[in-house]
Amino acid sequence: MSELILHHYPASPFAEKIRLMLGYRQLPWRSVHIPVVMPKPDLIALTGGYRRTPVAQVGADIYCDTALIARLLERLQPSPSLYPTDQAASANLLAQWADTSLFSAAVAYAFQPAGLQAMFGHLSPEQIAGFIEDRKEMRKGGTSQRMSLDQAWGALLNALPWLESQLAGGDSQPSYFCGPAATIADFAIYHPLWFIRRAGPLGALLDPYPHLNAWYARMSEFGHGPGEAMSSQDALAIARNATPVVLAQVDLRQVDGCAVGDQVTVSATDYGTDPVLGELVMSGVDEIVVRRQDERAGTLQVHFPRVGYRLAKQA
Ligand SMILES: N[C@@H](CCC(=O)N[C@@H](CS)C(=O)NCC(=O)O)C(=O)O
Repeated sequence: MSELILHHYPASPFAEKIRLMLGYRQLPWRSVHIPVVMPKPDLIALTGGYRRTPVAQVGADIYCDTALIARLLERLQPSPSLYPTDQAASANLLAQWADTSLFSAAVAYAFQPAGLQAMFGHLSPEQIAGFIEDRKEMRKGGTSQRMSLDQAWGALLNALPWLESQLAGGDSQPSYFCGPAATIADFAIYHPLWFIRRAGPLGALLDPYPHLNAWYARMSEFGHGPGEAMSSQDALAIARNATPVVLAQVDLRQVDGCAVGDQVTVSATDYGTDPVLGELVMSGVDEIVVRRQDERAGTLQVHFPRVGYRLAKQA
């Protein structure tokens, strides 16, 4: 099997979620650094339009969104599982909440002037303005708007005591959010807090929560595992020389009116909604896959989770 390649940049919280999972599983991986803002020509050659970070690649199969990348890692190495069946609702719903509400609050909170200074102090004013403009553009056409500071702060002051209290957990004192072992929920809660901690003095918001900080330290110890650098050119060559995997024939046309074989677009609904055009080759309960051609990357299959994405049939 082809090696696992992660397309990412160091400052991305969602990439940190996946890097930490790679460390937890001790999976070997290759690391391709992508630009922080558009344009991202080599990444787009692989995805067909999806621009968010991170993206995973195995040969000619491209996996968008960390909800799906996390399940890919589980398939590649099923043990230890991050999806305990007896905690399915708790772990998955907590993870969904953390990846959306908690993450949005963390970003709006961390992007106060003191946080921007800590994270971007080394950049020129033009670079910072370019970053802000890029993210504004990225939200156009999506359902998710940037939270105001008071909303974000309020949401965090509300949620952090919940997190602390669950870890304090009376007599049982669980090591992780859903029990004695880490689950998908832990990794999803970790990355927004990682982002707040990078925001210089604003990180002090997390100080009053000893159980949360002890959990955070345990999580950090997983590290990132053996990730070896690769160029984006080499990643494109790997895609070009590989054949996409054979997929199960799943066709859930009653859900969205799109059938396997149709030309469709797939777009995120919240932000970064750039559509990816291709032939629908799998339409499952939790995964949508389109096949597309690219001049430089050859024939590819691009995979998305279903939740948070919209399928539209093309004439
Ligand atoms: N739901 C997506 C969200 C990913 C996301 O928002 N990533 C941020 C970086 S942490 C992003 O794409 N920012 C814009 C960019 O990198 O171009 C996922 O789970 O992968």
